[in-house]
Amino acid sequence: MSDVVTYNREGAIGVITVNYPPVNALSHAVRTGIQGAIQQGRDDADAKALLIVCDGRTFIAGADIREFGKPMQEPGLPEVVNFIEATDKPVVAAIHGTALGGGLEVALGCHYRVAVPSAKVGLPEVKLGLLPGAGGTQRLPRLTGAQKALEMITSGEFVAAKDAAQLGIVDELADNDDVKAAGLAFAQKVVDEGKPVRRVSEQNDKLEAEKGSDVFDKFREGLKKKARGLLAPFKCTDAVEAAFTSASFEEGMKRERELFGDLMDSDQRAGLIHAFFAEREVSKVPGLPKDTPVREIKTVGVIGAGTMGGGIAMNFANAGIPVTIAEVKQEALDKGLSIIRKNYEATAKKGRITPEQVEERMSLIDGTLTYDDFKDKDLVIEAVFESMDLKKKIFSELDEKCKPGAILASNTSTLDIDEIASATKRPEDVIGLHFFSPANVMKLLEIVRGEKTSDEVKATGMALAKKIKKVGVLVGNCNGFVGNRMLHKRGAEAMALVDHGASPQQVDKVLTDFGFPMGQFAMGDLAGIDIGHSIREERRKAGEDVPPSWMDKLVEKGRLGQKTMAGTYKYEEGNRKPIPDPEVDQIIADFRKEQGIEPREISDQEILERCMYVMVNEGAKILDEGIADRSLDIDITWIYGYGFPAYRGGPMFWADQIGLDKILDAVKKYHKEVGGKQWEPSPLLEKLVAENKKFGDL
Ligand code: 3H9
Repeated sequence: MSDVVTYNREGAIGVITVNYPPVNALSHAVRTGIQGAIQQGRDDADAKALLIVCDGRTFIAGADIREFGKPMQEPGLPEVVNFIEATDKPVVAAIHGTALGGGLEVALGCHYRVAVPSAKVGLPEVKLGLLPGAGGTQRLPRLTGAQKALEMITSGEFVAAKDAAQLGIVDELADNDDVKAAGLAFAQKVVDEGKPVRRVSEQNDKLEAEKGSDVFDKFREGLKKKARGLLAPFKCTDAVEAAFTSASFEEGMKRERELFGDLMDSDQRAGLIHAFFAEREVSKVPGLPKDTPVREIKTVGVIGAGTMGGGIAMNFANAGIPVTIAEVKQEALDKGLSIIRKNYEATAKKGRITPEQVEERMSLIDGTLTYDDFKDKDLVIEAVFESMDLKKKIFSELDEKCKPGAILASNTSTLDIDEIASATKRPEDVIGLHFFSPANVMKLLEIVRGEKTSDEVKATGMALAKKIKKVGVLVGNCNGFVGNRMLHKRGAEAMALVDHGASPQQVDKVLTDFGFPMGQFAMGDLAGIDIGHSIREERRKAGEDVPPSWMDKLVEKGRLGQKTMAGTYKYEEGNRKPIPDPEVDQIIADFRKEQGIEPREISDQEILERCMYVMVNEGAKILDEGIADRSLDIDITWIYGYGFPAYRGGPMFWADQIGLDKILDAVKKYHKEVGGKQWEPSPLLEKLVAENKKFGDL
């Protein structure tokens, strides 16, 4: 008898129970256990029907991803599912929690499915760069038809039990969440009514009806834009199509297997699975014990009703936490609150929330012109513009007005958290909470620990991120922290490439071809290029050697980005599409002449190397200095804060794939050719190459 799968008979029903926490993933032990238990049920003359049900929080949530990349141990999942389906007694799956991937495939191998109302089903393999490889692409369309199967399999989205019942994926919806009782009752009904063994693989009517349809070509056309750069959605489509074009179920299964193998061997699968585990790992901070106490955040204050402050406030209202926004002038406060309302109304128009939810959330947000109203807040987040003097003034006032134990946070994207904390008598309660714009949308929350920030405050920051549905990454204090520090290096390199002959659109195209949703310059226009300009000016004033740039000329001409309808690109009213502008070409040409630069042809490869390797080199320095604890913290920061393509696993994982020796050689080459501190090889990078190791080995 297996430890993780048990067989018991209850009356006429042979009950197979899977118990493999946390999510009953189909490890080798579970696969073997299910097969053994089915065999026992087949042999048990008193069992008239069999029931598969799971203990714990969920039905089987898929194959055991941790086994991927290791040698496969028999039996494979497709064989187990076929073994279940071939059983000559009716087999019922009782679903609660989430029946996902291989879990849903097991359920589809059963002859009947019953689900509790709160259950969800889905085939999310595509999100891991895979396709359902245990018959999902062949069985699901036999129940739902092509279109719905394609939508579910290529998006990986979950379907609620009620909808699954309507689609024919689930045969019966229970009326309460007692899954075992629902399963037993349904299985008994199967026995009492003499329901037959009903195999999905033998149901061909939906396939026949849609043979020769153009649904697949149309679907692929749509995917070209939606799934740009991704392999898996296209292979998923091929696999579903095979259900309709193959001469038999077995032939379709063979095709599914081949396509699954292609994806299993791909770098995209490796990148996405790294991202999946990294996202879960970031919440486990080294040196911060799991049982660190956290403070309860029941009410929040936000300073600044601008784009950032408003977006931040929305996160709390969305999570049901009341929030008060402070502004200096009533007019600015009213404007900020009305923008928040407009944002909610736009979301409601798209059908993502109800009009009642708009009112509910707005009722959780109020405004004030004085910090006196912050005296009872558990957390106050300052989101004013980047001026150290102003921030220190605000923090010193907060220190006076806020209750003991309140957390004082800054949304600064670059400034020194310790210096901000020095304006208070409670530096242990001060932390950076760096949201990314638009703050109500972007999933990353960079949580910046100051030198004196207490563990309790750090742990509260991490817990808070989860509560407001962000991915929190705890990082150290330095200029730009993890994300912007690397971004600034890429930005400087991109500008220098244009100085010497590339066009902004060539640089941007290399980055979007790599998989970023936007290039460096289009992103700059979105954020406003006056920000970079004032940072450069500040640094020049401070005596740093910051070379002149053609971008300074753009700002001097009032081209600040999208907000002035012109920046590095120009824009048309009501459209955010960047349009190359001959006026900018002229500004760049004049700048080169002024600087005595003879422009040269710059290859896409050089652009890619200089934009990406400079980030990897900086990332290595960030690791070396302990600003990021692990390379996966950097990966997640870039995936969730800057749209780094998840299928490449993040910059450090990508670097490991490219080969650190190759990157170090290029870093040394550019150090010689281009010069600058940014190209000084990171000692950590050199050490790893010398030891033939990767970032992932640290
Ligand atoms: C597949 O099925 C391929 C087949 O078609 C073909 C095969 C031939 N394996 O997310 P959580 C861990 S591909 C191993 O924090 P939640 C997770 O790492 C698979 N481990 O909880 C975490 O561990 P830890 C298709 C897994 O409640 C813990 O469980 N299935 C797996 O927020 C809790 O996870 C999927 O893609 C797994 N499959 O969400 C489903 N899943 O505690 C992927 C989770 O050590 N999983 N873990 O950090 C999910 O979407 C979510 O985990 C789920 C629960 C919704 C289930």
